[in-house]
Amino acid sequence: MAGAQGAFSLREVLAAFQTCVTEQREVLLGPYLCGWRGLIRFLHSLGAIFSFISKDAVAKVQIMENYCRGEQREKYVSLQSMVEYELASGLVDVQKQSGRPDSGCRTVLRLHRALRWLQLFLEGLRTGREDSRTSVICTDSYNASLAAYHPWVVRKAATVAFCTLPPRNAFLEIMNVGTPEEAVAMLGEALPYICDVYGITQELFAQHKLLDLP
Ligand code: 1PX
Repeated sequence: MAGAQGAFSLREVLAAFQTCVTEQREVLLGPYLCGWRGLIRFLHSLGAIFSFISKDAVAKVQIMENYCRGEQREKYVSLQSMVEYELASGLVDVQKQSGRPDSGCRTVLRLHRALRWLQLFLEGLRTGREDSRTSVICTDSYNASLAAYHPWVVRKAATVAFCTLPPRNAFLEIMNVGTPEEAVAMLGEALPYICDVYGITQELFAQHKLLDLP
């Protein structure tokens, strides 16, 4: 019942990323954003030191939810329809600051880069030894992905926050999936779906030269 009452459950996030990809290999924004909402809920439970991260993630998810509920909502059903619509309508800024609202493409790109961090982090947790440190897994995953896009001050604050993460087994337990062994098994099931979503998005954005949007 963890998902129903607002508590975090990795199962809920798994299901969301699992249902993202259609038979036509499109990524549906509804379940994609649901997955992020679940992750953010979990982040809240890790304490106030992570709030600068969750605030930014919430703001980005909110931007996307507004597009998904807005007048052009049928254009924001999938990442593919969003890219097509925003590019065709000249809504994507390829140079910094035009005063226009943040496009869906640049906003999803930020979440997409964070999804790479998540992929590395979960894989590190899954394959780590019982006594490995979550903070080290998290820092290594961050340095290999998102850190390249963040200024020094954000990297510093993130690294300080990571140091407060509980040890690996305690972390696996607060995921609310059962024992650490059960959590590891769940990670093994979840990761291919997250990798799939990441891979399709990466290819889509590369194809349209959207990987460096300011
Ligand atoms: C089962 C384990 C689940 C763990 C769940 C954790 C969810 C984490 C969600 C993180 C989402 C981060 C989105 C960051 C987007 C971003 O890169 N934004 C920057 C650029 O945005 P801009 O609009 O200015 O171009 C922005 O500058 C970001 C600021 C906040 C700091 C972001 C640090 C990201 C660290 C990610 C690691 C989260 C650690 C969670 C510990 C478990």
